[in-house]
Amino acid sequence: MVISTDSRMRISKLLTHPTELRAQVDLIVNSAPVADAHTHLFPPEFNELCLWGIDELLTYHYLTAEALRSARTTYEQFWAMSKTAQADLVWKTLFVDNTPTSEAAQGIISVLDVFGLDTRAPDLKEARAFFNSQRLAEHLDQVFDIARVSGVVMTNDPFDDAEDRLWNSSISVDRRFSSSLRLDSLINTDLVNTAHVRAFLDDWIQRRNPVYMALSLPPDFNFPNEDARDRLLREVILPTAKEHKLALTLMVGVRRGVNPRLRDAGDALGRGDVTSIERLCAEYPDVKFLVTFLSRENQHELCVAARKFSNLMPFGCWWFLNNPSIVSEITRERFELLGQSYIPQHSDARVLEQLIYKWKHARRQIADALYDSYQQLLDRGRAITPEEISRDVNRLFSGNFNQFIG
Ligand code: FIX
Ligand code: ZN
Repeated sequence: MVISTDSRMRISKLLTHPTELRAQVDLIVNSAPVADAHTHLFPPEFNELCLWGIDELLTYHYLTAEALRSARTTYEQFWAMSKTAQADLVWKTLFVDNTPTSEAAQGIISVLDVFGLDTRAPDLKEARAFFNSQRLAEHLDQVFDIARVSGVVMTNDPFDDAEDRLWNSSISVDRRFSSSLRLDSLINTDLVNTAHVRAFLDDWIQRRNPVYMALSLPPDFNFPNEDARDRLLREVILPTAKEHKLALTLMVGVRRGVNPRLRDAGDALGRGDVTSIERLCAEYPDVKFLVTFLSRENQHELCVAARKFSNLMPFGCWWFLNNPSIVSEITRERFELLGQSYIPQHSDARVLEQLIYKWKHARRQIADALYDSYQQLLDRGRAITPEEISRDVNRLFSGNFNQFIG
């Protein structure tokens, strides 16, 4: 490797040894603060909407779906149980009677371990006592600190009465929680009066100051199309995004209620159509689109689409994709096709302490993929400096998101 004197003066320290490179990547990835672009978390001021603690963690829909495959309980019997009884059953089924190998179950282990709780406990006595002894405000600070999350974006439904009552009770929302305007329920609204709906959204945006607008979509989402959704996009959502200079987050590929008896856990996925996103980006060049697809089969096409449109920002490994083997594959594919111009992950956390495991596990995959990219560069004749690693990681963990919505 030939390094000019000029470059040498600009370079603080070239990482030419694999062990040193690995140590720096781990250090920088593990300590970088992250802006979590999509969660379902609420701050303590939102009372019962702020979910935390072991019973909420264990009744997360990822885990109920898994527990109900092995427990000798019908769905209906399970839902008739109290939350603590449900959590007890999930613990016994997935952690006592079986080995917790799934990603969601390993997440529970990571959380218990961080707080020094027994990961092999026969029941939830110790964990409940620990969480019951926490004061929420301090616990929240501690969780954000451990997860090194600087801020999270909530998912706010403007048509939800419980949320609306809380917003109107003149609470001051913790500054680490930003709002987003989630428009899924608009799909079910009668669009007779477009102007009326737009005025409602304008007012909500002015009062709640969301960082983006968002919509989840089924696999058969097509654009353009002669349907009510197309009208909603063209006449309400896209003009509102444009007027308020808000990015539009599209989450494509969810098939809701495939098994309604499983409630929140009953959704599935399907392969979506990336060309529809390309057409949206081409027709609305002054709207920015944050896009995630739920199907593994769409990930490569999404990277290629993002190479064609700078108003398209791929983000996250959503939901059923958030498993180490798949996150690893997608992250590597994105580094190869997009450099650092994407957002590798969001937590989608619903329960506060999930931030700990979702980010711990994500950081591990991102660090592995990043290290391999730098190692390849080194093999080909270019070493990297710690400053350059920090620059890359900051872009991935917060810079790209803040700039895109900014
Ligand atoms: O639509 C969404 O934002 C999804 O993330 C949720 O509906 C889903 O239930 C979830 O929590 C996945 O992680
Ligand atoms: Zn979500």
